[in-house]
Amino acid sequence: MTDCIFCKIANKEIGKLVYEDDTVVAFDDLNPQAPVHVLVIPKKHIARISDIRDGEDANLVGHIMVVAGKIAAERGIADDGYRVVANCNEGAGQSVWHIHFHLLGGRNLGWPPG
Ligand code: DGP
Repeated sequence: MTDCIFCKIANKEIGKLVYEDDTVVAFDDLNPQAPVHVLVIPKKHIARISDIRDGEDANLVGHIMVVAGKIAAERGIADDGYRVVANCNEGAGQSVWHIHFHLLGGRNLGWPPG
């Protein structure tokens, strides 16, 4: 999508990637909520979590979890603990309409989240 900010980041038109493979990219969040706050996204434009379909999309999301785990290990937060979270729709705090998984760590993370 030409007007999607995360498609532009995935296409390397703007921003800086910290990870890339054939289907997924990751980059540091503009407004970090923890010492490590990385967004892991598919290159494919999917607007919201509820638009994920079984099959190819489901495989993609599984792969995103593997990538998040690798980045957590690289950033040194895997042993202490980290969180991967995705907000779906305005009521849950979604503000960018291209699915993204927040990888958060490097501090104690409270539960339940706000
Ligand atoms: P959410 O509220 O769950 O939709 O999260 C959107 C996140 O995206 C938020 O933490 C800020 C981040 N963000 C928004 N625009 C940009 C951008 O242009 N660059 C980067 N690196 N992060 C962005």
